[in-house]
Amino acid sequence: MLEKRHMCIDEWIRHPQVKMITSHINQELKNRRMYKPVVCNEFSKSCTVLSNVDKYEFDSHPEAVKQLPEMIKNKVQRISGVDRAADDCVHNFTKKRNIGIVFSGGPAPGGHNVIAGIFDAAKKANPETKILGFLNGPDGIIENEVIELTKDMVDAYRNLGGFTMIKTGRTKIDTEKKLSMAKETCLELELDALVVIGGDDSNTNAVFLAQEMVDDQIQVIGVPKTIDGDIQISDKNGNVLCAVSFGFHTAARAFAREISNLCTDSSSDVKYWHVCKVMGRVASHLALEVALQTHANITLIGEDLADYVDFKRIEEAEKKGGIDYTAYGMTLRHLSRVICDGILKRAAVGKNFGVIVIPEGVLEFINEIQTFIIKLSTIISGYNTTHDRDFHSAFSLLEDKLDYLRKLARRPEDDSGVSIWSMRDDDLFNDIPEFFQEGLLTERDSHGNFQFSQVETDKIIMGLVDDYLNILKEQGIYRIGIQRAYFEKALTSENMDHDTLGPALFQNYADGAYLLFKKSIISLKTLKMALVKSGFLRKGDNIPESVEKIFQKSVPKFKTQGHFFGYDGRGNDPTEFDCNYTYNLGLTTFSLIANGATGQMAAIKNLEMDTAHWEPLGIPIAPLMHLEERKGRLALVLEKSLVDVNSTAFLIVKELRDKWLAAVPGEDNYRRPGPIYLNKIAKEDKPITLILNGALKDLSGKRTLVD
Ligand code: FBP
Repeated sequence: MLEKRHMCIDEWIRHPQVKMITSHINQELKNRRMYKPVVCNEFSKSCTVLSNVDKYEFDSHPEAVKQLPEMIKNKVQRISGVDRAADDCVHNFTKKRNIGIVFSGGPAPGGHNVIAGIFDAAKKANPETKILGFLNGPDGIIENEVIELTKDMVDAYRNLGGFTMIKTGRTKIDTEKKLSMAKETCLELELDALVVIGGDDSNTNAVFLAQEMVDDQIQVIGVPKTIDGDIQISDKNGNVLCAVSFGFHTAARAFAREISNLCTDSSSDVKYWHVCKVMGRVASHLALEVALQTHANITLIGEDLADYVDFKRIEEAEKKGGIDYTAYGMTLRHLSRVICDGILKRAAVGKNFGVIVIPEGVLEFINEIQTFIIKLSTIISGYNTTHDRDFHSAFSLLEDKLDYLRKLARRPEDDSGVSIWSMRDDDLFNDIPEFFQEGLLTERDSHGNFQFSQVETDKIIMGLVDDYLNILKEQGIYRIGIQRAYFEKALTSENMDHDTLGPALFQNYADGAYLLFKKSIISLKTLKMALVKSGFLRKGDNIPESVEKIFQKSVPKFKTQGHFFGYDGRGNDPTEFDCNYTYNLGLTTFSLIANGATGQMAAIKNLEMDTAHWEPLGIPIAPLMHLEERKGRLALVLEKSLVDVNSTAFLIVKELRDKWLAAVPGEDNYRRPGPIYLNKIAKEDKPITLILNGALKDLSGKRTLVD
């Protein structure tokens, strides 16, 4: 206890107890730093060796064969621990090295443990080995901004979130100049190996650097990082080699914890729909995991919307002997109708509140928006090339950009007879709100990705929902159901017979547990008319107080609170799963380096199983590349993995949708994922999507759930 005596503020500040409780080194930090990740069996031996695994095959893209001639020859490599190896193997394994490490792209929890794994393994093999950290992402390589990492630095960040130790950046090494500057730095630093910890684009960088530096004997290894969870690698026969990128579990758990709290708030206060946008630039993996973790009432999955087919419209077109191509894929308007449907159903049982999860990248899956994105990218890239000027600096204001588009729309078609931006495009574009126009015209990131985090996806969708709900309210369709017992009690208290009045007021009085006013009763005026018509009131009488109160209760106010979950989860301290996973990725990376691999990605197979079954691997990056539109051009990049709408995890979520919507009387089905623990009272979980997809390979039940 602090002594109770008069002290001046300086004395307070110097007091040991005050110092202790105001220090940034709290018990949580100490516990985290002390945690020792569980290590794969293969790393318990004194040395590791690599062997090619020929059974894993890939269909390489011809462009990858052309552009990455050496790297394309790589095979999947298994890492095995050995206590004895040939002398030259031991010599290579233990030789002194210089290893450079760079973080690339957005932060993801666990990155520091990748460094710790590399550091520990490298120093154990040879204490003379130097581990260098490039500062601020790939710019650090280009500009030779580097520091040597010491044990104290590494220890300070063990099991901690963020990329704080050496920071990160999004620069793409995509020009001859940048590539040669990066190579120059690696040669100057006499690097034996460079480790790129990043997402799809950064691993693309890694394999191009590996190809570029192969003759200089500088190895490059990639590490699968991104909270988006879209690096998932299988061979062509469906063998899963990397089920999930690191950081995904932590981010999903952090979002889920917060969203679960909002579920509690919403079902307590019963007045808000909490609208939660969750990160994931394109794929909806995070939203799917959040759905499984929280059982939020409505969760949109982008890939599911793209898969949507409106059979009614197809049928109607067929009757007229035509094909309605717009029936494939969902429109923004239709999506807003789907959401409204859920809101309506819950309101009908008295629940005018709930939680909706919207993936950040959902608009990418809406045809009309995707067409805009592609057209605008092509126009911008065309402008940059023709004028040798950057479109965004040339037209800094939205009005200038719109002006340029307007002029383009008025221009005659080109030789091909096609105009990329027509008057119709222009009209449609002018119809959307300004903030959305601005969003669609934001600058692409350095990799050419559309920056969905800059677009208020949720605002766009919920704006349409709000408009439609207003229409439905005026039509008497959007109503709050009144509990039958409440109605009966209120009328009895005023000595009125509820069975006489009920049928005149409600459309479902015969059998509804929650009573819905007739569609024609939408105001006090129409209420009075119904009462007069049923003979319950005379024209000059006032509506009884209790009836008016019940009517007012049935008129919904649609109130939302918006939340964005993204950057917070990226900065969260890693879960036990991510701590273990990333440390083992670090150990795997060193094994690949020490055994001469290059152009490979470190990975751990069997993540869904207990760590005793984890298998460290090297996966060739080159055969995973495909061509993708970037800044209006096709570029060779590592293929992103989207949510598979035939996967077990997705099918289970789809099946449980109605249950979680909970549009029935009674409590909701919210799940409480709780806080993230590390080595504490509660045993931490793994991603639920990982367990479902890994353990229940398919619904025919070829594999059963593992512990
Ligand atoms: P990475 O792919 O680099 O891991 O980043 C993914 C992400 O977290 C997305 O979910 C999000 O759209 C984006 O970063 C935001 O990027 P920025 O940090 O540039 O705002």
